[in-house]
This record gives sequence, structure tokens and C-alpha cells, in this order.
Amino acid sequence: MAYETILVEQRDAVTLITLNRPQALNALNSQVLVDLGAAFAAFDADPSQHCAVLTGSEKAFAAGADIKEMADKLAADFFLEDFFSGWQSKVVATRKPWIAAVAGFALGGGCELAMMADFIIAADTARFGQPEIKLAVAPGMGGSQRLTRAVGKAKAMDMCLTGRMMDAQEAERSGLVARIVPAADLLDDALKTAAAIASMPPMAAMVNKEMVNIAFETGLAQGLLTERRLFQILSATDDRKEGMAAFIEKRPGVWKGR
Ligand code: CO8
Repeated sequence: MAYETILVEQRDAVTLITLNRPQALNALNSQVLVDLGAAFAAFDADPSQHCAVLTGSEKAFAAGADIKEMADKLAADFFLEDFFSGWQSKVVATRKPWIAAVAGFALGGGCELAMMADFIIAADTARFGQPEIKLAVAPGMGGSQRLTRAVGKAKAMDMCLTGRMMDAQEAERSGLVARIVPAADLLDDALKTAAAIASMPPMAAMVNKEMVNIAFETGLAQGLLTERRLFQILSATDDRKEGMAAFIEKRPGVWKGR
């Protein structure tokens, strides 16, 4: 399928999605959401695909929501369109694991999109920020919530109230990114990591993702109960039997995906 604002390719079991609006530093307009929604839905539905990588360019993962598209909208437009809600239903709703590989600017909606990923691998050139306050607005795609959960109140307040950028080292120290790699190795490293995830039993990968996400949605007792129930469900899969047999027989497992 051809997309207007992104490039999509399959590398074995890994889907690579590249934001492709270089003239606007990959600013996220409505078409990007339409394209990403379709690409993530196709990825989720394709039984040959088990992990995805979302990346941008060397200069910018994404420099934010598209300010030019939003500038003339009225409050009623934002409200009636329930503007930004599609990011939750079309991107965050992806059930299979995916990684954001971030180089350069990840600002505003760009930082928020990266935080929708299961984790972020950052190039040493990556810079994260929520500069919306400088436009007299505030994050609208999850920044105030996901950034606060990732880096804590002090740093999140610092970022949102000053609009300053955080470099890759600070982002790793603060828990926003999983690891930093040299910019030249970013894509290779992210694709290798995705291939490693894609080689795992697929249902187990989806359940592990769901379990970790539940930690952000519920209290400890309910989270622990849900974890046990999901663990018990996984134990009924053919892959669980195969995984344990393969370990005992000292051979790699062969997964059915169920
Ligand atoms: N939206 C639209 N276009 C953009 C955006 C953006 N977020 N960011 C950059 N561009 C465009 C520039 O306008 C420029 O286009 P042109 O060549 O036609 O003038 C092109 O991309 C290249 O950008 P620069 O020339 O500015 O490149 P620099 O290297 O000089 O600077 C920066 C790079 C620092 C990243 C700079 O472009 C910048 O500050 N961008 C905006 C960052 C930002 O504020 N992001 C947050 C956006 S707001 C948001 O995400 C959510 C809520 C918004 C609600 C608004 C309601 C009205």
C-alpha cells in the first residue's frame, strides 16, 4: 500500500515505518495520523509481522504536531473533531510490540509519539521536549501524562513549564529512553532489537507488552491479579509447551504463535 507521509517496508518479521515529511521536519498533520493508523493496523493484522520500528530522519524524529495545520482552527473545531483522540485509538491501540528509534528533534507531538512506543532507542543526537507552552498551549497527545510517568514530576514540570529540550544523555538518565546508540548505528540497532523481539513466541510478546502497560493503568493488587491471569492464559498455549520442551532438549523453540 502507498502512503503519502510515511514509508513502510517489511524486513523479515519486522515492519519498518519511516516518517517522511522532510520539508516540515516530520510535523504530524492529519494525514500522518491517517497513514500511521493504517500502517499500524496492517502490521497488527499481518501474521508474518511480529515487531515494528517507527523512525524519522537524522534531523528530526518529528518536530511536533503540525502548527501550520492547527493555527486557524477554533476551539470548537478541536472539540467537535475530538482533535488528537485518534492517536490513542489508531497508534497506542497497537497490540504487537513496537519501538521508536529517535534521532534529532522529538518535540511536542513528536516527543508524545515517541512515548506511545513500547520503548525508545535514542541516537546520541536525540533531543526531547514539550515546547507547547511557547505557543501558549500545552501538550495534547499525552505529553503531560506519559512524560510525568516516565521521568517524574520534577523533570516533567521543568520540561513543560520552560519548554526546554532534554538531550539523549539526560533522557536516558531520567528513564525516558531505554538506551542510547551512536547516530550512525540507530537504525541497525533498532532493527536488530526488533528482530530479537520478533523471534520470541508472538503471543508471549503481546502479553508481556499488555502486562507492563497495565502497571500504568491500575493499582498494584489489581495489576498483580491481572498479571497472574494473563500468565495462566499463556500457559495454555502450544508455544508454552514447545518453549519448555525446547529448553529441556537444548534446542531453539519453533513457534506456532498460539
Ligand atoms: N509544524 C509545522 N511545521 C514545522 C514544525 C511544526 N511543528 N516544525 C518545523 N516545521 C517546519 C518549519 O516551519 C520549516 O518550514 P519552512 O521551511 O516552510 O519555513 C521547516 O519545518 C524547517 O524548520 P526550521 O526552519 O524551523 O528548522 P530549524 O532547524 O531552524 O529549527 C526546530 C528546528 C527547533 C525544531 C524548529 O523547527 C521548531 O522549533 N519547530 C517547532 C517545534 C514545536 O514547537 N513543536 C511543538 C508543536 S505543538 C504540538 O506539538 C502540540 C500542540 C499544539 C497546539 C497548537 C494550537 C494552535
